[in-house]
Amino acid sequence: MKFLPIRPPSRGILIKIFIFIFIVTIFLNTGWFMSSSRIISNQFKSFEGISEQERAERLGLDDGITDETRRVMQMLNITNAGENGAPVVFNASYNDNIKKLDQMLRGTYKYNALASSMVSLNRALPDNRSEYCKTKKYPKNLPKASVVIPFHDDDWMLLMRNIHSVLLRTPDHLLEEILLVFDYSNREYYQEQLDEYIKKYPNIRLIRSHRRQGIIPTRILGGRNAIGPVIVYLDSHVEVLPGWIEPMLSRINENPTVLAWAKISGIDPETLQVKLDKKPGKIGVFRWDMYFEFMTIRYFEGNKPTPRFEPKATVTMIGPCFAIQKDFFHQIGLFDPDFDYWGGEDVELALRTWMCGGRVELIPCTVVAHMLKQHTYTMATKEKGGVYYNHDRTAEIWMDDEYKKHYYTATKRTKPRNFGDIKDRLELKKKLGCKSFKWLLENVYPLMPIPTNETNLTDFWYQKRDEGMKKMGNQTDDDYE
Ligand SMILES: [Mn+2]
Repeated sequence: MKFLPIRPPSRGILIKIFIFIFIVTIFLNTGWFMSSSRIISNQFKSFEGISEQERAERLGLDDGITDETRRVMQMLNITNAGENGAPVVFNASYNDNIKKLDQMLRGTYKYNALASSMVSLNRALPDNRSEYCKTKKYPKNLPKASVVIPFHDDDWMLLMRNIHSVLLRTPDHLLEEILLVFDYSNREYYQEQLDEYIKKYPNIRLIRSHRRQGIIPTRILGGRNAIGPVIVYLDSHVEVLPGWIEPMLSRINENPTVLAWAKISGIDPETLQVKLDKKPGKIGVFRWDMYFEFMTIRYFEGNKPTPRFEPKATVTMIGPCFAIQKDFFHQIGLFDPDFDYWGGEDVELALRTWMCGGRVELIPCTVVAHMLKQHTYTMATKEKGGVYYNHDRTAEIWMDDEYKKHYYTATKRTKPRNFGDIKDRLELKKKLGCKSFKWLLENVYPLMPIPTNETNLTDFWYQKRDEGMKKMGNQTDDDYE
């Protein structure tokens, strides 16, 4: 056997050894300096490959169930309530005392808040993603997100389950912060109890509004204060599912003018059951009266189908979860600051995004479960009147005259219309060089039926849609491959 001559290592190898030592040093140091209060921001290196349960332990996330609730659960013989998204059902030993508590909570919250109190804040949800979404590789270095969560009157457990789901299912290197925006509420637990709770987590911030403002002003407040390069808006009553954030961030990384909209699945307000399917979801459009409608991808794409789980162009979206690059969002004017409390903001933002140089896309691999609740909050101020005011503004600002008349036909009202001052928004539209509504219809929403002399434009819209679907042989998204 011949000895190989010993040569000094090449420069390449030296550089590799140096980088290796450097990384090891950094790794040891972050561990070394890790104190309990900094625990979250130092966990990301081990995020992959550990279970959610282990992650919950590392982050010090308790299940949040109170002793009182545990006693009720024992009486009802309920264990692991809602785990894996299963429904919570009260059984026969449901007696008068529990009934009283149940009814009291329903009266306050208008959903089954007793069931909500029983479901662990760290409950597991099934990873029901399609193979395509599960195996798709995303770049490691994606822009960080500020997850903005406006909240008002939801019960403590519902909001906390949302926050825990984000902490459990978002790699730390992608989470700049969770920004809670308090839209004033009298609930006692949202005072000191909340302040105390978030102290443990340096990447949760809280902004408080000292009067009730509604979802739109609250989202604007969050948008102005977010730190991260991408803003992800969540409703307060959602839970995010495994792998939720990478597909949205990756799409925005490819194209910073994309407003990325999640596929929304349901949390049952009666049982807290999370209902999932393996379909890519539906895209969103709007009718002449400005209301949002879902539409099958199949019908929308016609004879130009795109791969099933790839991002899909969509005309509009709804608000439980969407992501947008912060600079682009600020550039196109956040939300309309004169909009009233609630309603029509998502359609307006989507139209503006398309017309002013961006795109709106459904991201089928991002799934968020959302509780569709009864409306219990005040949704409007007396002066403005809520959704109608907001719709009127949208039409006045973004529709050309030849189309505005259809909006007015579709929304005949006895009350005089009031849409406030639109000067600033028209100036913004001009400054940004936004395209016309006609352009939008021709290029983004060619399926919008144009009325001739119809009077009920909502019926007209449905009729044309059904005719169109029929022409396609009534294929649904179930057939869609
Ligand atoms: Mn909602």
